[in-house]
Amino acid sequence: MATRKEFLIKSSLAVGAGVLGLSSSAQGGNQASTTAPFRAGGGRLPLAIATWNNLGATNGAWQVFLKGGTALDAVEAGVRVPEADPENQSVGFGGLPDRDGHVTLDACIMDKDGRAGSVCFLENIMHPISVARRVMEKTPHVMMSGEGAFKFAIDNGFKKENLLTEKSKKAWEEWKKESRYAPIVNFENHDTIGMLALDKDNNIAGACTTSGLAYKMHGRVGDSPIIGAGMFCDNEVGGACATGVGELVMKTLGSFLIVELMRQGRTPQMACEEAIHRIVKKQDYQKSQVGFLAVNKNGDIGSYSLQKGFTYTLYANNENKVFDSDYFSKR
Ligand code: SD4
Repeated sequence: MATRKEFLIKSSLAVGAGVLGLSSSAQGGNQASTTAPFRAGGGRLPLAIATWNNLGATNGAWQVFLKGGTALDAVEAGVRVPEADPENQSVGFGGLPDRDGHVTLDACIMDKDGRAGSVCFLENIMHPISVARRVMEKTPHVMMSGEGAFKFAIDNGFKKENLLTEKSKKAWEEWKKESRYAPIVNFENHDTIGMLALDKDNNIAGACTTSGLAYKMHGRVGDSPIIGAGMFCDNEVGGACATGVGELVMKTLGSFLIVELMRQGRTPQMACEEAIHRIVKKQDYQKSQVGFLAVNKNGDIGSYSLQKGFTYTLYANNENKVFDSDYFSKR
């Protein structure tokens, strides 16, 4: 049986509903949670999905759709919401630092034309996703890292900011007393955001952004900025994104795998399950969490995780809802 939770989110923007023929009640309302694999209303567009309980992010994407915007603009606007949220300790501002006390950020973005941009090991910039988009649009490169990415951001008008909040600094100081590095299943509920969106023209885009695993080694980069690992999309097929222990995702290139399986005819659900099975076959997975999320061009959704506890948020058919994902470890 599905666990049912109630979530409420208020839309800040009532105007623009006419663009999509939405009623004003469509922009907020009661949010149910279910474990049932979800088919998004027979291809109804647009839609935005995100890892975890990220109602604010999908709402951010929806505001772009209300103005008739593209999937690319929607995913960027969507993930900027948790990036700027000091309470989200897995993304951007307020993210938990590495073991030396530095908040280092990873992000990537991809559009309908297969263009991609990415930053990793980036410090002191609130919105790595927008820097990743800038890399995609303004350089001949795909990925920039560390100092070079920071300099590129500053040269492109981004502000240098301290991202380590008092709350995250305190948590790090507490952790330092024992300094035992061991990723825990659903630790801090993760919250890294991967987002996929289909716009009214049925074009896809994806984004992924994170401060990475808490208390990681300085210099460690995870799956989130790796095109094909943390996120991948292809406008002929659909898209996929990942959250959890990045090392497991990187060694199986999960998001790319899911998109390729969908290309060969699997449903998003079957493809997510196969990507988790690949991890289970070869990796030591018992103490780690990984969650995959996928959407195809019909708007069918799939989600699957290693362990219990993975959720995702879907804004479609005028409703913004959180769903519990099915998972492997009960079997
Ligand atoms: C990483 N995949 O750096 C990220 C962490 C994560 O929710 O997803 N946390 O490995």
